[in-house]
Amino acid sequence: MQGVDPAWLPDEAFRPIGTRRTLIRGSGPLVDTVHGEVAEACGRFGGSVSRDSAAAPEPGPYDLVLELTGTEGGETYTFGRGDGRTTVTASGASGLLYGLFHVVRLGEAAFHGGDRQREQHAPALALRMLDHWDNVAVHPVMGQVERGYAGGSLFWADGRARGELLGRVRAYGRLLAACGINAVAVNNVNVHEAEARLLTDRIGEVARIAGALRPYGIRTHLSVTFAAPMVLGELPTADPLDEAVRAWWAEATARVYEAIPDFGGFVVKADSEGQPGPFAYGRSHADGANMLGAALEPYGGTVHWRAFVYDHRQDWRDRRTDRARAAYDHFVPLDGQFAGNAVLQVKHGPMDFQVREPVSPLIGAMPRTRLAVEMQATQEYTGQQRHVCWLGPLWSEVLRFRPDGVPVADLADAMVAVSNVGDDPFWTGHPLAQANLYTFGRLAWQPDADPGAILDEWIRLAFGPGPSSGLHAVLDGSWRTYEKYTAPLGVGWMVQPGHHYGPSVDGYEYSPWGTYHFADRDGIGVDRSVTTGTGYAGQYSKWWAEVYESPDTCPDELLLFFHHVAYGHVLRSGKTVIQHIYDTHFEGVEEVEAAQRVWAGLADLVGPARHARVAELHEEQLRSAREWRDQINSYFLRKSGVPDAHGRRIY
Ligand code: GCW
Repeated sequence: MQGVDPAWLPDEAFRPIGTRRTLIRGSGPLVDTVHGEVAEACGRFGGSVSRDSAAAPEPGPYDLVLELTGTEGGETYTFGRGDGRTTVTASGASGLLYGLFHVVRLGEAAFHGGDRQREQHAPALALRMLDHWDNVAVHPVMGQVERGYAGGSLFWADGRARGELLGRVRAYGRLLAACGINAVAVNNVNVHEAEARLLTDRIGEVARIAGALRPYGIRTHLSVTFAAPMVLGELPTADPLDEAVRAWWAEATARVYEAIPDFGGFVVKADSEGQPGPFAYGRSHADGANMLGAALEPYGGTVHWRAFVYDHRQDWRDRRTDRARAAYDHFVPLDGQFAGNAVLQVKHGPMDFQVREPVSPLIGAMPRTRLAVEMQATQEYTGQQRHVCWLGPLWSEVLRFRPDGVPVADLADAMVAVSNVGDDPFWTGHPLAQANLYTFGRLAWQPDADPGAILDEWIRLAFGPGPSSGLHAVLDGSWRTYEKYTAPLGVGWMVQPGHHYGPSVDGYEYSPWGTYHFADRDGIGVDRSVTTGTGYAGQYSKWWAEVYESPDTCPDELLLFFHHVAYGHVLRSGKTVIQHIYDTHFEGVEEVEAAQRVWAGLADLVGPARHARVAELHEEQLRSAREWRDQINSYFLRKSGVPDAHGRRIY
């Protein structure tokens, strides 16, 4: 794509394949894709590719054999070396595609060394999905991409699906396949008027997008409004138990599958932040999800039902209501009632993608319900793609967390991330935010992978070997750096209301959103203990409930999420809370300054366009980090009256 950053698939990454002799065996559209990739690389670098769709093995002098042995849709492949030849074998076409990208990732190493036992590679999670919060029409408040920081939508422009520009969508599908993602939802979960029609009279536009993604094994999903039968069908109700409503959904869904035979399913945000849902009819969320499940069932589709349900019109004076409790309280009683093709999509934390939250207690608490864990690649609360904030370690911690012995990754059926991509030439606005997208895909494939190794893999693919240690240094600790200069010790928020960028300690303190820190002259934090607080800590299994219940055992980084403590409370680190706040805020800014210096030293290694974009954004990150430091430190100095032990400048 001209003028578009190649991200982790630069031409150079295909050189090891493109200089060799490849045989491709098998047929079908995805095999055509694989063939096209190899042929293009050979055209560029001088190698050759043969295609043999017959079953008999062909002896020729090949360096690489990519063979499809079956006809299923499986994603597994084996990789091995013997007789001087590298072989990828898959029984499903997607597996062959993933095997090709495996060879690309290995580079020259795929072709060297002696015999290599066949290794089998299979994704840990069957569904690895990106949700786009893209609006078709530009929304007056939220713009085109809600919480989007990478320009306009990749899919929609001028109020409709991109026409001739769908080449970019195909290129996007290619990038996604190369990190293991296999599903995309193409519109915002807040479904406005124009977007509601995608389900019916505008399904042809969705079909065009699906057509551009299909060659890379990606299935398309649609966010739908629960009120669709009223909005689009002119029915008087959207009651999920009403026969006419059920018939309407069945018919609408049938037409969707006529247009898109491999359609993935629906994503639904119901009874959440003003979106319609089953509560209006006295029905449960299982009733709602199952109605859509029934409509999708004949075609093998899935309904992703989001658990982000809470009271967003809370009275800040009311200390009994705790937003963190809401998802668990709403959904746990429904365990066992959801249909087999309904997946409950749960945000990884109980609040809303803050830089630090405990893992949602809903995860693991519904053993008879299929689970999708939702992450946020778009950096709404983590610097809006103006700050470097690589989220690999956060996601990895979530996936390794054991709610009751079993890691989150093993409890989940699917992993979903809110996409951070737009029509920006670097895809993600901040060029280094690509690392989040890549890491998400790779972790969804293999959740116990070392995130640092994934980071290095991305760096090597996207930048080559030159700048690797410098880039690693800039990204690796960036999430913890961001945490240091923003809201402390798990308390969250303290952002500017509405757009959520930059500090405002009391921005949400007296708001109806249920997001409070309760700082006064003596202390700070939310008491979520069972003994004296909201009882939230009791939503965990016994072991974690006990850990979180007491400030003495609660991990420091979550202390203020679970407890209200005095500024002089001594952390497990040995520091007081107030001194921790001061120290981390000074350190956070220093770490940004250090990263900026490292980046300056990479000027000759990363290409001028990327270098300039990141350098420019670093300036903004530094300005913003200083603003955070000074507002947070000044606020707490003024509230507490406790001076900084090191006498540094606080305003
Ligand atoms: O993080 C919050 C965002 C909303 C978003 C909502 C959700 C799409 O501020 O913009 O709406 O979560 O996840 O539904």
